[in-house]
Amino acid sequence: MMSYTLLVVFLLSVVFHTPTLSENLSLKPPEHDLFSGSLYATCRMRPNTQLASGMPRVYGHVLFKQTGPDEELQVKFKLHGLPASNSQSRAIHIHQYGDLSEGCTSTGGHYNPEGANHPLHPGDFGNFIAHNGKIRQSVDSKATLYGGLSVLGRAVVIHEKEDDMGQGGDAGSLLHGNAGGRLACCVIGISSSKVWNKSHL
Ligand SMILES: *[C@@H]1O[C@H](CO)[C@@H](O)[C@H](O)[C@H]1NC(C)=O
Ligand SMILES: *[C@@H]1O[C@H](CO)[C@@H](O)[C@H](O)[C@H]1NC(C)=O
Ligand SMILES: [Cu+2]
Ligand SMILES: [Zn+2]
Repeated sequence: MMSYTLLVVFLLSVVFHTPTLSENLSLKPPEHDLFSGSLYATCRMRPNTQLASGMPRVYGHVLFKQTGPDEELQVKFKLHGLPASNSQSRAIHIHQYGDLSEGCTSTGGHYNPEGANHPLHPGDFGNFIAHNGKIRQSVDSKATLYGGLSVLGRAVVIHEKEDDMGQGGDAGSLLHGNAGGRLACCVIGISSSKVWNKSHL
């Protein structure tokens, strides 16, 4: 009889399910409700403190907006400081650690929560070409700001060279796309909707 009662209580709790605090914390940070059901984040790009001399000094912002845990993450790149006089393609990725203590080196490798090969990591944004030294571009991304796989607190890195998109035929290609040195990086942090709304590309 006792176990029957427990079973009924269990079934009722499944049917009339209210989120527990831990569920709320793991899926939706409080800002989700504060900003009309969206999360926003920003990343302030600064040159690598260990940049070799003569390399471009990249500044600017990467902005993020996601309207729910199951929605696509929207990303805007607003970067400058690249040479105006060349059309070099440059890779941009999300790297694992938001640790800039040794410049962009300490951000680790590509953020790779599922053990996938490059370029199937959630933060593999591909290649970007600057126009007049600037990158102004919007993309949709498989990365997320929600839950345990959130990219909040991780890093965005812009590289010296083109990403070979896994087609390089060597081990490095499937790890990082052979995109060369790290020009600049930043840590992704939660933000209000203000910068996103203000920024028109
Ligand atoms: C979880 O979040 C919902 C709204 O998103 C709120 O109504 C509920 O009170 C929260 N639960 C806890 C335990 O914080
Ligand atoms: C930004 O835009 C969203 C809708 O797109 C709106 O809900 C929000 O209030 C706006 N934020 C500001 C600071 O204007
Ligand atoms: Cu990278
Ligand atoms: Zn990758």
